[in-house]
Amino acid sequence: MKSYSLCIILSLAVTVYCAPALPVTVQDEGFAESYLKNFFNLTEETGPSIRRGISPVSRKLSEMQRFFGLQITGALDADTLAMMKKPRCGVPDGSIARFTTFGNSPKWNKNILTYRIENYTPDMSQAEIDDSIEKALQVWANVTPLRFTKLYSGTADIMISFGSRSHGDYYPFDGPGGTLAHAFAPGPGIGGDAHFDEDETFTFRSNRGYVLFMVAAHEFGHSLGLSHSDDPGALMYPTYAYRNPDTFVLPRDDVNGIQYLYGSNPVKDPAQPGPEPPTTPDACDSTMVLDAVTTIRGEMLFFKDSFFWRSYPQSITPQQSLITNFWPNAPNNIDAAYESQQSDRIYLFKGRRVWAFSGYDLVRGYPQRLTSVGLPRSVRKIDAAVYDVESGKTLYFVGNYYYSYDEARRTMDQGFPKRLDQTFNGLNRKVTAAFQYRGFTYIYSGPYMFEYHLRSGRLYRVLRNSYFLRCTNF
Ligand code: TQI
Ligand code: CA
Ligand code: ZN
Ligand code: ZN
Repeated sequence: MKSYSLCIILSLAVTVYCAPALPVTVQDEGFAESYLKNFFNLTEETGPSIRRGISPVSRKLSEMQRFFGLQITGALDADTLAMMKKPRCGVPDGSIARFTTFGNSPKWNKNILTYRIENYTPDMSQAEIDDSIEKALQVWANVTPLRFTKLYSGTADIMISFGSRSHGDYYPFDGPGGTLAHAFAPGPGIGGDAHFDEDETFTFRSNRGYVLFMVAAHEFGHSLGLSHSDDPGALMYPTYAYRNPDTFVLPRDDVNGIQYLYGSNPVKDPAQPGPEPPTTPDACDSTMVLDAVTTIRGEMLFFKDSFFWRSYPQSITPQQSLITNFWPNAPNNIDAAYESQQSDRIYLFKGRRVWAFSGYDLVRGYPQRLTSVGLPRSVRKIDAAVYDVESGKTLYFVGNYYYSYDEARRTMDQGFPKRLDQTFNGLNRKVTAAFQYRGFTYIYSGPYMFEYHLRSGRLYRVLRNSYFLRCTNF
């Protein structure tokens, strides 16, 4: 018999097992399977393409062995089992801390820091620059004991300047494009200083050019001791994405990083918590409900909050990015999306509006009203949309009904809306997303996905949300 000395069920049924190491038994196989389900997203299904030979358990065992630096055997051996039985903190490996600090974690050993703006860029007004810098420092002060005082002369801890090419350190800028700015880790002298490349165009809040507030907030993260994060939602992620500076809230991963160095803000009133730091959706979260799914030129896109995952045909791991990283003009938290192969466009829906994109570009004249795609004025939002390649129709899902739109004639078909259960058997709850892939139509309802063949109306399988959106933890 297997005995647990401790067994705590945490939220999402993530279980911490603490048991002494034992020889591998039949019971251990069951234990290993549930471990792989919890921490390496082992699922019941075997995947869309037939995998020859290797069982899903064996594949996940190899994955886990690679992750922990064990010998990759694909079999449940004593070492692997011992690793599984080590106590751990009940967090899937996909959501471990993703921020990093510099080599020996340099940090300021005082909480009151000074800054000075040595010169200004002509790209923006002086007031806009002052405001951008102040707000960028405030991002970090909000969640730490750090406080920033502005100096107008002399040497400050954080000296801020604009320069091009050679500008007085050993790191000349590179002209337009390439590097935008750089900053030095905490320390004396040049330590903490932030330099901005004058050959770039900085802006206050437009999505043309780089928003100075965002670039400065990122640089000050370096000035305070953070290096880059591999969380695509983090401010310290090394890719620029437009974000609205008026609504920006420091993401969870950056908060974790800076509080690891300096602790939390002691004067923050817990009764007035303010906005929650946004977290990056986790592909391994089995309770996640996707906002929308669509294909785009043979790839799959999965939307959630301000993010999407993109599956590349050549890679099994979908890549996660901010929506605005690809489409700066697109909305977040969308309701629905579909691809019209007919016009080679993708359509994104949010509320009463629809956006059309051709590649990365917003099509002229968009966003438009829902009525422009034939929907009646009474529809305030749609739940999902899918384009059926075979018939050239787009189906719009609204509550318990769906509409059929003829893409070629640009009109709604007669006899619609129809009740959902008239066509889609087994579907008894609201649709949350839908798309078509390799001849099958996938209708999402909460964390489940129904696989239909549209022509015959046959329901083939009920799958989990995570079926295409592989949780890999790497
Ligand atoms: N400048 C780099 C940066 O600040 C300099 C750099 C490269 C760096 N590797 C580093 C700094 C490692 C510390 C540690 O990241 S940059 C962005 C972002 C840049 C990039 O010009 O590439 C921002 C500056 F994140 F958008 F890509 C600011 Cl916000
Ligand atoms: Ca440059
Ligand atoms: Zn410099
Ligand atoms: Zn950086």
